Amino acid sequence: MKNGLTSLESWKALDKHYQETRKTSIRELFRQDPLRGNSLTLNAEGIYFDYSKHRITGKTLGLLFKLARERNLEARRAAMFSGEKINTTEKRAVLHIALRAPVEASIVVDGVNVVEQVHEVLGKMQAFAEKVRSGQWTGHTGKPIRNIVNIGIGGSDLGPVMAFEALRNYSMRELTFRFVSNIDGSDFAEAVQGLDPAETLFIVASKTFTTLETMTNALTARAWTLKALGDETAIQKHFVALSTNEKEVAKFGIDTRNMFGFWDWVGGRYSMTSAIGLSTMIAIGPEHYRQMLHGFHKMDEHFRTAPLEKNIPVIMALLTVWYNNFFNAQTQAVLPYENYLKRFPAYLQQMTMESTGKYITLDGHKVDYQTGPIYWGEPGTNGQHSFYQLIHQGTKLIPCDFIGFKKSLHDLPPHQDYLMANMIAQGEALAFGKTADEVAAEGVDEKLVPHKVFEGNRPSSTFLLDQLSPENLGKLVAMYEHSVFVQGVIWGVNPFDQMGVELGKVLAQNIIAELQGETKPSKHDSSTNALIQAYLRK
Ligand code: G6Q
Repeated sequence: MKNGLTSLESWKALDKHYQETRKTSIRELFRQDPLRGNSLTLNAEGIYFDYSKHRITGKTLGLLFKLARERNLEARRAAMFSGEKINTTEKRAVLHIALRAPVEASIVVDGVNVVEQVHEVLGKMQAFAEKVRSGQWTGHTGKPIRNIVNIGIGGSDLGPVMAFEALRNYSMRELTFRFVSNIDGSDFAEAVQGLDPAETLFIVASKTFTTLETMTNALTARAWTLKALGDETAIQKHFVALSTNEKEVAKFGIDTRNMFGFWDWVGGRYSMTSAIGLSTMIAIGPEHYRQMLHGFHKMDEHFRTAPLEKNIPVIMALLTVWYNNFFNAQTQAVLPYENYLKRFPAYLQQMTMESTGKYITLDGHKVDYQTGPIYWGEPGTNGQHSFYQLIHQGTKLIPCDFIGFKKSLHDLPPHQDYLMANMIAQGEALAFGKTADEVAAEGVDEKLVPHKVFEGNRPSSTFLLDQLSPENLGKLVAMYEHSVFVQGVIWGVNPFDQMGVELGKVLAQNIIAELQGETKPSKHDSSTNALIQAYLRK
């Protein structure tokens, strides 16, 4: 059966509505309803969400909610939370929400209450984190651990890196944290630069424990450690594993008592609250880590229980659909006005683009509409002095998410007011712009007027929170996770598999053998053959 999204009543109505309203500017919408800046906002879980500066009316929203209901969003949401195997292509439940469920909760998968398992692992992580933080966990020579190097890639790297950067201010400054992901040896070489192997702990983070990049880096780390410490028994003191694959962990020589497990119902890019968060817990301490989980859980509950009309992730997702499918917007900018969130856009790129970058629907048909937008961004105000020009005066429509906090983590006036003034001003400038009359009234030379006009009508959402804290970080991440889920439901794609990353991996394996002279170059196309030959002529 065909997916049928574009033949839904609500879809057709949205299309018609778009044709009727596409020329109405945000300026005009505010003129018609001067109080929309108050009404098109939500205040939930400590997040003030302003979605008034969008090219929408009450009717647009009504139709979008109708679309969500026609796509059975509420039932799909309930299915995810109850542990149904909604990742149908991989026959798995999708339960990152269980990773932050309180201990008394119960979510049963295949007869097992997974919340109980989650808390068992959390307890084990806590005990380990405390030992490292207190210096009780010593290395092979008896020295306490001072450096933690997380080796992982994709979902086993981006969350830990982002969380460490975001919560650096809460981290134990006596410890050094580094992250290695790329198979490029430069990444490893730089990560261990200046570190004493006797004081270094490697966390090998890999759900499968077979990933080429991670295993290659882990083996290099092993050799680096053994070169300095000599003795194989050192591995047990300097390596721990975060994985679902006990067999491979043991084969590597890691004591499986130092393995922190998780489960197939945790997708890589949704895994930062699983054992994959061990480096985060060591950095910020178990108490802060639990606060972060609590933030995630609060947003999970908001998403699960709030009616669609008052549901932040739902509204975010529907706005994305509105621009992506009706205005043909190609991208979505995420612009945090908080420097600690500098890796947040990169983290979101994987979460969003690996999830909805798909042209095949759950029922196996090719879509006849656009799916996942390109997410990108940089912290403000740096972006303002770089790519914002194109957002303001370029030919592309780029909806923006502004994320800001009322309080800085540093008492350095006037920085915070300047920072937030800039964020608020950008939303205002994008929405309302500056007309030719307004420019001319400033006495600008006639010839320059067109250059100085800002058409405005560029949509943005603003999220304002109290302060960047572990709890608020948790809320923000979960907010995007659930928005992606809703997008997946609307587009009918599976946001929990990533088959599109497989082909390149397989082809690389063939070429590795060719580059290393193990197999004769097989017949590729002329371009690939020539590249291999050129590389081999070193
Ligand atoms: C994420 C993907 C992918 C994965 C990495 C690492 O959703 O599944 O990014 O996290 O390929 O995989 P391992 O953790 O198995 O090494």
